[in-house]
Amino acid sequence: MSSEWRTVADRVRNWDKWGPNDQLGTLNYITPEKIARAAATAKQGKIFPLSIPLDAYGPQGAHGFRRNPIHIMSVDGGDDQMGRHLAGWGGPAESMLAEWWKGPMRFTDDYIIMPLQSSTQWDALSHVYYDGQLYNGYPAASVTSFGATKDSIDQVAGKGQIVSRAVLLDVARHRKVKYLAPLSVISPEELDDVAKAQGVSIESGDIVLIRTGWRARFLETHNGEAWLQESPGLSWRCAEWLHNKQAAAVASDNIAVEVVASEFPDAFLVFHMLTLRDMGMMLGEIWDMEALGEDCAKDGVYVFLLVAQPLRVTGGVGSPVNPIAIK
Ligand code: UVW
Repeated sequence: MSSEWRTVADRVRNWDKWGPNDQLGTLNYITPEKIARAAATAKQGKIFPLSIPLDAYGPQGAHGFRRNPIHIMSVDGGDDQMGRHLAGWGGPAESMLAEWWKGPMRFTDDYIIMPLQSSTQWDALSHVYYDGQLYNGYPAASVTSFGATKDSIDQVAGKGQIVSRAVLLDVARHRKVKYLAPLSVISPEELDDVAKAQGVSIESGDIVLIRTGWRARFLETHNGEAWLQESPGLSWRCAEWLHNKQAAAVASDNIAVEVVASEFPDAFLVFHMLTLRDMGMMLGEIWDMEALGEDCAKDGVYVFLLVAQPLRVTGGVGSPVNPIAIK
C-alpha cells in the first residue's frame, strides 16, 4: 500500500515527453488551436474574477510558514502639505518635492509584502520535489537562495501560456451542501459523476476547476487554522485521472487542491508530488469560485474561457494570480 503511489508516479511521469529542457509540463497541451477554440466559449460577455482580496483578512492562520498580505501606504493623502513641511529640511527630497508639489498635483503610493503562496496563487513546478528531483529530472538544488533556476514561475509567465478552456466541477453543489465536510475526500469516480451530471467532459488542454465550497466555509468562520488543517479536497488518485484526461492544470478553492489528510502512512501531500513533480502540472489554490458556481448552476454552462497569467517573478516558485473566467 505504501509504495502504491510510487507505482502510479512511474505511470504518470511526463519527464522528457516535451523534451529534456522542458519547464512547462502539461501546459504544453495548450496549443494555439486550443486557445482559439477556448476563446469561442466566451459567448455571453460575463466575467468572473476568481481571486480573494489581497489583504490582512485572508485565510493564513498562525502556522508560521505564511502570513496574510501586508499592505503599507508609503505616500498618502496626509502628505498633501509635505512639500511645505520639507522646505528648509535639506536633502534631495526637498528640491524634488518643491518642484513636484508646486501645483495642485499630488499622488499616493503603496507596497505589498506577502508570501507568494498566501493568497490566490499558482504553484510553480519548482514548488514541490522528492527524492532530490523536480519536474523533468532537474536537481532540487537548482532551487537556489537566488530563486528557482529551473521550473520557476517566470518560465510560464514569460510565455503567456495560461489561457485555455476551463471546466468547473462543482462538487459541493453536486453533494447538495454549502461546503464539503472537513477532510472529506473527492475520488476520481465522483469527478466523473459530477461531470456527467453537469453534462460536460474534460478535453486535452483544459484547466479543471474544483469547487469544494471551502471559500464559503472560511467566510463563515474566519478560522484560518481550521480552514487549512481540515481542508477537504481531491484524493491522490485524482492525479492519474487528470493525467489520463490530459488536463493542462487544476485549481481549487481550498489550500492545497488535495485533501489535507494523509492517505498513506508514510507520505503526505502525495497529489502534490504526482502533479507538480511527476506530471509537471501546476496547481491553483485559494481561488474563489462562489459567484462562478452560482452562475453555472443558473445557466447550466460549466465551460468557459479562463485567463490566469501568473506574475513574472524571476525564480519564483509560485505567484499570486487574479484568474478571470469569461463566459
Ligand atoms: C504546501 O503546503 C507544501 O503547498 P501548497 O501551498 O501548495 O498547499
